[in-house]
Amino acid sequence: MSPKPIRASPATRTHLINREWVRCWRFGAAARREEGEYPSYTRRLFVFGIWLVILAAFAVQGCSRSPEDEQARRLAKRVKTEFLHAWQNYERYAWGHDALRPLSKTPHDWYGQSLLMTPVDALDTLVLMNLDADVAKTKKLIVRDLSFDRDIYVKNFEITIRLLGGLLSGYQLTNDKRLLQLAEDLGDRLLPAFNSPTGLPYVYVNLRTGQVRDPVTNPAETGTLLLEFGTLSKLTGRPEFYDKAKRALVETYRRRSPLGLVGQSINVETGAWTDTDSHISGGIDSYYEYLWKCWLLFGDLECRNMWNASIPAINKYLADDTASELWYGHADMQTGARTETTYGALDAFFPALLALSGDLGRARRLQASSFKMWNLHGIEPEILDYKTMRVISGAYHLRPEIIESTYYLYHFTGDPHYRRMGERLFNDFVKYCRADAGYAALADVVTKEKRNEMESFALAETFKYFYLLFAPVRTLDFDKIVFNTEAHQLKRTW
Ligand code: DMJ
Repeated sequence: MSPKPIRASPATRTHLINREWVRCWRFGAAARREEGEYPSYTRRLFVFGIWLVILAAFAVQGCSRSPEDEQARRLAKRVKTEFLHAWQNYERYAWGHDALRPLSKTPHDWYGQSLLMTPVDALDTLVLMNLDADVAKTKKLIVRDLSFDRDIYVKNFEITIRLLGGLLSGYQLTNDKRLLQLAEDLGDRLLPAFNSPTGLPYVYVNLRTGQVRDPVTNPAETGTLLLEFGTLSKLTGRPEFYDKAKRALVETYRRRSPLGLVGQSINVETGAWTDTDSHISGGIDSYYEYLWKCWLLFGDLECRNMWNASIPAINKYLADDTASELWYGHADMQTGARTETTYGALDAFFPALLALSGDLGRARRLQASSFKMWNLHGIEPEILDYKTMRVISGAYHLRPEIIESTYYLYHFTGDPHYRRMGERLFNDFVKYCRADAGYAALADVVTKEKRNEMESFALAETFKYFYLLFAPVRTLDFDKIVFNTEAHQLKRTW
């Protein structure tokens, strides 16, 4: 299924060291035999000396790290320090609110009242970085203050990937049942979103009344729900969560064009496409991600089949194989005709998905293009025309996708090139986005003017992927988890 990293695992390393010990022991035994039953004192000393030299050599060899590992260790430490700079400023100026506005040093709540977006999103990063006191404090806040009994319309997609995903991974990592109870309560309140004639979810649902609104949505919002709802199902034993989200994914897929592509907008009441532009960018991106990942997490064969039927169309109509470069642009889902030659910060997730699904060749080439996009202005724009290399939309929202792909590529290839790439990304990220109070998005990557925004995904994803890229491999058992699209690690325990 997924290729294995080309590196000696800690177990292999331990085995090699043990083997050397056994060899040493044999060498000593042979020497003892030569000496006869009662070796002289000098001979004994000589053998003991050899033993010591050999042991010292192995100790030095066993403990020494390569310069590459040393540098990675230093970088992981720096990432943690910078994460804490973002987190502690959230604590100082926005504790208990959804997010920090880093320039004005004021809190921000998405819907006028807090759903603790940043604490829930950041919880598993805190766990991963072993920040135990912060984990305890954050969990206490969540359990005490988070209530979904609120008369507000929330975005089903965002709340699912950030809050439902964060609560579920938080529960799996800490074993605190109260997080699962919160997740189940949230899941129940989101379920009415699926009550449309097609089974595709409305964009907004009222958490208290279950009323819904906004029928025009997109494949990312209809198809990026199954990892979270499915996990909730498995952990609570209630199949309705899995079934509703699975149906939404299948109903999206069923409406693909004869070419095998999906469009940009769809009406959940009529099931008709309202915009036939097709791409892998925002609005569609994570729909594809979940086709493959739901196969990985649940072993759902139908998901694998849907992925297998979709990826050839993406590579045929959206890929733009220009001379030595690979990009993915836009095309009309019905005709396959090229509509735009644009690619951006959100598209940069695709190398990770290609790598995860086994296509390392395309993954490497597309990652090189993403890096070229980043280097154009020292930080990536939201949208770039890759034919003219002109920036179409110049904001940088502290997005994680390019880092996520760098991490996946390093994981699957073990190629130090990707750690060096990550180091460059991190240095630029710190240089341009660090603010007095946390990290700030950029309004324009050309002028580097900052913007008063620190999205919760910066703490859930951006810093997490940077950290994982440089941290020792043992930090996370990659093969046992699947990241949701907000980088919340979900574990198959069923
Ligand atoms: C996150 O909320 C998720 O990664 C989503 O899939 C895309 N957008 C942001 C990060 O850029």
